[in-house]
Amino acid sequence: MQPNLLILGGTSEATSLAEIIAKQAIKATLSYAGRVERIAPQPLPKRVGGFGGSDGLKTYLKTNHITHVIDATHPFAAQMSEHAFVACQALNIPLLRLTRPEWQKMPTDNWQHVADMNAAVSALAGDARRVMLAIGRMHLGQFIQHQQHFYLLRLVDKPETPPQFADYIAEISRGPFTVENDIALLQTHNIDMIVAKNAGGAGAFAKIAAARQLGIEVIMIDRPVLPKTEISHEPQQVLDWLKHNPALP
Ligand code: 3Y8
Ligand code: NAP
Repeated sequence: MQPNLLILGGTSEATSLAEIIAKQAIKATLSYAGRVERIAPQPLPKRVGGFGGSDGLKTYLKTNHITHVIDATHPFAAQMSEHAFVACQALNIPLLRLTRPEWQKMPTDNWQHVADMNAAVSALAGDARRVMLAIGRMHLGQFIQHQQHFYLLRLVDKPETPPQFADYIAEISRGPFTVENDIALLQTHNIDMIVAKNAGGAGAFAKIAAARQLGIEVIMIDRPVLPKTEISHEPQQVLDWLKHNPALP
């Protein structure tokens, strides 16, 4: 039976994999939640929107005769990864998580590791700082309680309603970002603290490299724990994985 892949996307690795799969003319669909207005152009057919929980995903997998699932979602997309694990286990469909290693603190880095978003909020309880919140849009509301800071917000889309911060600037920009631009951004706004997820990969790393060069403090949010499944860090390795996991008749 010919493979028919579902790739859960939304990351640079998913984009790299899509190019590899398209070149091999393997049947595949690239899936997005539909979180932002514009999705990067892709060489594979796309589907956009939730599946309706793990049951909805199971129905999708069966209806579309999916033979393999590659979970190439962001390391913080924990719910999607959980649903993929549950659905693939129930249907005995091979699942591979394509992810990227965590960023590692260098001796000269000024990082404070925190366990999750709530702990990052608590870390901002002190005196007024100039903070870059480089965590996107979905969790901004949790920081509203700390009005003492100036905030530099980096968002993919222009917010529909103004964020409820007393003193902020919104930078509307989607990655991947460059170190040069992030250094300029941090210096322009005289930023002295960055809140970031330990996303790994290159697409969001620019601010971390910029903070390293400028000696800026980073509140680094550790990744959520994801279900144990086979993992690869290299899009190219997915082809070998497919060979070792042939599509069942
Ligand atoms: C919808 C559409 C590619 C994918 C590119 C990567 C890199 C650029 C860096 C900062 C950090 C952040 C955010 C970020 C990056 C890549 C990747 C990555 C971080 C797009 C995309 C979708 C999303 C969703 C969006 C979240 C938000 C997070 C912004 C596409 C552009 C902060 C994560 O407004 C919203 O609702 C935004 C939601 C989830 C986190 C949040 O809580 O707000 N990503 N980002 C995907 C979907 O609908 O399924 O893929 O084209 C994709 C990318 N964003 O092909 O090159 O691989 O990580 N995305 C973080 O790391 O903290 C920005 O500003 O420094
Ligand atoms: P999440 O919290 O793990 O998932 C919430 C719900 O969104 C899921 O249960 C599912 O809805 C839907 N969903 C998530 N990813 C999907 C996908 N690729 N295709 C179809 N439905 C999807 O996810 P998230 O953190 O909001 O991330 C959403 C998307 O943004 C993902 O594609 C992720 O790769 C991308 N992204 C996220 C981050 C981040 O910081 N979280 C960063 C960069 C990119 P149903 O339950 O209805 O199926």
